[in-house]
Amino acid sequence: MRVFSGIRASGDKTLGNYSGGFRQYVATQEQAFAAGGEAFFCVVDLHSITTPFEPDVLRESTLSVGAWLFATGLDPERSTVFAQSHVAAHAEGAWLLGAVTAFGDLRRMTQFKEKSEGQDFVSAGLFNYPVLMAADILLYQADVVPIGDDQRQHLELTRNIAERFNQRFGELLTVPRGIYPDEGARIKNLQEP
Ligand code: LTN
Repeated sequence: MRVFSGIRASGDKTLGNYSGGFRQYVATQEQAFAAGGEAFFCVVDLHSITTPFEPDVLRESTLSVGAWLFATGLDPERSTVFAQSHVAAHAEGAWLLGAVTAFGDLRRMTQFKEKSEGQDFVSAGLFNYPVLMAADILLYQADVVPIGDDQRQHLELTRNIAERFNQRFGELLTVPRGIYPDEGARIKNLQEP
């Protein structure tokens, strides 16, 4: 059993995050460990550059999210915790998978619509965001992806990309399954519920 999840470097450390995300990471870390599998948790700093950002702030928040992951129970003896930008294969994988991703599918992503609405600059990177996410997951042949409720559409797209790739090139990529938190899924930032 392989577990993979990506955690946004820009995300606030809210109760919603703790309840919905961080706690779920620890639970899946333990499941993977008990099953003799492996768990990977990646601070996705390359995703953070798709919307406006300050380099110094991003550098700092990437490390601070890593610290939060350890503080909330990820164990370096049991899980691999790393920064996405330290592994060049994520960006390379995104380019390759872009060739088996339908433009029409990306255009339907509701997160893209929400995040691009009303902005005067919308990067092509924001549009391609789900392809990078697919690369994150598929590179590790993850079976299981603990993830927020808001990411269902992106995970479905990842599964479609893996299936299209496998049809074209043979059964090479593991088609992953999402694991969604129950009550934490809908606890938002309490400062701004
Ligand atoms: N899009 C996700 C973060 C993310 C992710 C991933 C989650 C990037 N790559 C791979 C799981 C697996 C988000 O906004 N929370």
